[in-house]
Amino acid sequence: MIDKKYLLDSKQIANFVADGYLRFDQLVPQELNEAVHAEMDDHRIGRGTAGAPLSEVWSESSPIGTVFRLPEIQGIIHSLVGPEPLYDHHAVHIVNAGNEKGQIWHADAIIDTRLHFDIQFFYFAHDTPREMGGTMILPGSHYRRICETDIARYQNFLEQMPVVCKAGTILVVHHGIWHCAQPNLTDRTRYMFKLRLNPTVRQMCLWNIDDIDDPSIPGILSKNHKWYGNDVRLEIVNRIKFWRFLVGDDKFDVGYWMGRLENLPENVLRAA
Ligand SMILES: O=C(O)CCC(=O)C(=O)O
Ligand SMILES: [Fe+2]
Repeated sequence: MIDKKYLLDSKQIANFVADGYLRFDQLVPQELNEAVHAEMDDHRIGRGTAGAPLSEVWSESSPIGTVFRLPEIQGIIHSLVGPEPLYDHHAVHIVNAGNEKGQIWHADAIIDTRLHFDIQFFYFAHDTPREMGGTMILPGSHYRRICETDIARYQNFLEQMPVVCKAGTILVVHHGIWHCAQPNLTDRTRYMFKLRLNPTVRQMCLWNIDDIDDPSIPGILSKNHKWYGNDVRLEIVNRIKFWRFLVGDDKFDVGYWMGRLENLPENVLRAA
């Protein structure tokens, strides 16, 4: 059983709902970062079987197995996809030294349009300054279920975020997030370790819900990332629907956003 102190809180989950990601800077200790870096250099990280329990994929003695057993990371996993998630796949994403081309904007494998969601960890085991790229992500893009590279014609978005970070930084993203690798203008190989996990339980109140009624939550859910212009209204509705799913409350609203849609003027008046 996981210690409650490692679980995410409701404000963090609300930020995940609004932004489609959570960021944890320098979460993994440096010794482990270096060990994983060496594993990636030597192509030593074994591939798991898709659909296997994550806990069975890497041994406790392997550096990458140790990273995903850290209590802080177990807490993130538990809070978003539950206690025994399945390994979907992983990838050691490489941008070679001196690669001046960025990747096209895309989302990974959007075939599941349910409210149920997978998470993807983006783990940066070494320092990633801007000249090395840092995966670019677009906060708030995860409800736009584009098919892979539908968005490839776009170059830059207002409020896009390059993950420029220190070693040991972890991002956990909703599987719908738009992202792309960036050029690497340094003389060193850039690695980003990605791991996708599937839930095995209904994703409802899996985090620490002590602050579930926190008054800041409606404001977090109403955030404006600007790149979608006036469509922020659509995004607020998307977030309310997702929050309802996550907390199991089909009456939750922010202001009157869902109330408008649930008003049923087709109800015929009965004679008094
Ligand atoms: O290398 C990166 O930063 C991202 C790579 C990626 O998203 C992909 O190849 O699907
Ligand atoms: Fe990708």
